[in-house]
Amino acid sequence: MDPKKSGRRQFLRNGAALAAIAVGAVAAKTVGAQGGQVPQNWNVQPLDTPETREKALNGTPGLAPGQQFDAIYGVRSRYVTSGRIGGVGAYYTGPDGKAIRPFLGALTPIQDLHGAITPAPLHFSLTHGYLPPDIDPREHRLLIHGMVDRPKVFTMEDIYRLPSVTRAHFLECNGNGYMNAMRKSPDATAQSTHGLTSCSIWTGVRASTIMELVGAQKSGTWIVAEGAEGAHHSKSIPMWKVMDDALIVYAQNGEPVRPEQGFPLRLLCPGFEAINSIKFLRRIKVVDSPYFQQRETSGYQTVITEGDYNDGKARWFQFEMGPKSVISRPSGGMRLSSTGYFEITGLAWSGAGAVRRVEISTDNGKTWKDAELDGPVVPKAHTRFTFPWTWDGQETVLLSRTTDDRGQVQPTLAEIGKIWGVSEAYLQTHQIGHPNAIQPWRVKADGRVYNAIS
Ligand SMILES: Nc1nc2c(c(=O)[nH]1)N[C@H]1C(S)=C(S)[C@@H](COP(=O)(O)O)O[C@H]1N2
Ligand SMILES: [Mo]
Repeated sequence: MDPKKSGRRQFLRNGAALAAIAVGAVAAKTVGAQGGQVPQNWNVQPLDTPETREKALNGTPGLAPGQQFDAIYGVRSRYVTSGRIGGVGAYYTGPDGKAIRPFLGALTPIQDLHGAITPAPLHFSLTHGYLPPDIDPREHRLLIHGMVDRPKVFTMEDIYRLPSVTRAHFLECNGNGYMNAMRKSPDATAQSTHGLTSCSIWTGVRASTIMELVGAQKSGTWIVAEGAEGAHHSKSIPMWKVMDDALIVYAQNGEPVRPEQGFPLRLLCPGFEAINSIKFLRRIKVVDSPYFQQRETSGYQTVITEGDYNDGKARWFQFEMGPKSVISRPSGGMRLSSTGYFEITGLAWSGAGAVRRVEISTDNGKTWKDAELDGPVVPKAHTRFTFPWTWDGQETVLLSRTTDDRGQVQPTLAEIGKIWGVSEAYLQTHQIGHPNAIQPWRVKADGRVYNAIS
């Protein structure tokens, strides 16, 4: 079945309900002075008068008193306050005895966003315990060495001269879902359960272009990529990925990559756990085996301590992120203002390729219907889905389930447990593989929405 067509039919069927919202849900949201009737004098004040011009010249129209209007870079409306929150990581004591809040896990407010691209200032950010370093791009260098015929040091200017590509890709920390502190809380929001993923339009050079320039040798089957910050985060990555679709990017959504995302240069391994996308990229060594660096052996493997796989072994290098989706509206912490029509919307993605299908259940999994996918549907990028829904006021659970173009279907928590031979309770407290389980949102009779995974 073509999900687009079925979505359209459903939309038409819901036409009547949609017409009803004009007097139903929307009016209920805006009860009070503005509600219902259009006031007599609505929008009749002249907009361009000597007084308004005077105000515009001497004041800060549209901004809060004292807020600086920035004509050079722009500011958002003071009524828009959505922001990242720190959801993971704890305080620790620095060398001077003071508590330090590591810049770890600034979560994207996905419940507030529209479309598929994350505004750069709201992109999640994870730099293990460090603030982004202050790097002067004129001083920055990228060294490529190891098993190559022509080792080379690139300046940023050298890199800007090379053939460029622009691609939309998501990044997702493999801890997205386990590390987030509120995962099990009924009060969790989409930001706290799924905020460690974001999607940008990246510009840079193909990593394969650089490998061809330096003459990477056949026996070089892996690379080790390293960042320029104090801790020099580094990661082993198979050469097939580097040659397939990895990018070395310097721009994000049309402007230089932001410091939180790795200014001035980052490696991007589309669809892989984001730990491989090395920020502040300063060195790539071509090697013939993985190097088992600190992060890839300490925090990002799977060790199972119950069931059939309790064999004392750590499972490393689970690169590709699985198919995943989440309803972002309505989601945890929101409240439906009345019964009637609501659009259900959210994001789907897969590390394997493009999203082929998203299904929605509005009855806790008894029945499923196709959502409409907003195009263009891009491989290894967030895809926005929408679904028309009329809420009858009964308590229910909303679910979304995606299938990617390799045919992989997003699992339930119970199915993930079966694969790894562990209980659901175990999954809630241990980091195993990639937490891509179907996210249930419970809508209570009073319209309030809660996390139902606990
Ligand atoms: N240099 C460097 N690169 C890094 C990291 C880091 O700590 N240092 N963290 C990695 C991890 S674990 C993740 S999830 C992503 C996060 O990318 P973002 O901060 O742009 O969202 O960057 C990866 N690249
Ligand atoms: Mo991560």
